[in-house]
Amino acid sequence: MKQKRIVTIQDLSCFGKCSLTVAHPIMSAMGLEVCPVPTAILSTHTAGFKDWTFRDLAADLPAIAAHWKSQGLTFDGFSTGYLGSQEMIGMVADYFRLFPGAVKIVDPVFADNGRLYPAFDGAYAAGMAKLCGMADVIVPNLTEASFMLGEEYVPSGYDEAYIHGLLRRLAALGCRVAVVTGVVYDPARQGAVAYDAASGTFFQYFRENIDVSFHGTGDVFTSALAGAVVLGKSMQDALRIAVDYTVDCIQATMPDRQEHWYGVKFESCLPGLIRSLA
Ligand code: PXL
Repeated sequence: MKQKRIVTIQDLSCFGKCSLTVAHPIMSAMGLEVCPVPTAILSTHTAGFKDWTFRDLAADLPAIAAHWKSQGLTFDGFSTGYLGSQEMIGMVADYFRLFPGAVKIVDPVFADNGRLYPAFDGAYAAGMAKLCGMADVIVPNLTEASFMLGEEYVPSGYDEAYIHGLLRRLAALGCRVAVVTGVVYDPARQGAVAYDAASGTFFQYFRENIDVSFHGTGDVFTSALAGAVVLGKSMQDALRIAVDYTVDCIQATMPDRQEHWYGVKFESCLPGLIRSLA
């Protein structure tokens, strides 16, 4: 069978287990040919470290796309994460226009726990909402979903009707499938809920709720989900594969959570991820 080929566009944080340093190995392990486009190089991620280095690689993005086009290269999928600037959002939109046949998965990555990450503002959220409108599948957390819709963030105590309404409003941005992560209806369970606007169908998958937060788990989730979608898995299977893998990575990190606060030990769980594709 022809190997699926996916482009992943996000930063390379050299230390910290997020963005490209998780997306590339996870999707390679799933059997995809992965083409990484680094948007910036940082010494570490920006959540919990101080004084990180940052080299912006935005200027290279249009040239990379133009060279690929000139070589006649084609791709089955695009997955995007932390982008960092409005300019970069515009460049990613250009990639999407240049490769119209590929499946596009966009994780907005600009906020969590009711707050924007340091580098972002409301205008960035609006720009990201537009990019989400060009995607096939979007993967916001509840905070990003509320910022993009201009709604108040509801941290807990919501019900299924609220989440389903939120997903319908997210799909109205223009994507085919909206997925929200970090959904907790019952305090003992946490998971992801998806809405496919083409068929009008909802999907959900929950596991035990582990009340500890590690950086980079959103990137781990989206990498596994994007890999599964581009491999042709159903949305229900993709949710199961991505939630199970993310929870397994968190479980594997729990014994070392003090010294490993910056990210999850995703490597030891790759064999289980590969088995879950069978
Ligand atoms: O995991 C999301 C992410 C990716 N890349 C960088 C980040 C963050 C979140 O803070 O700082 C550089």
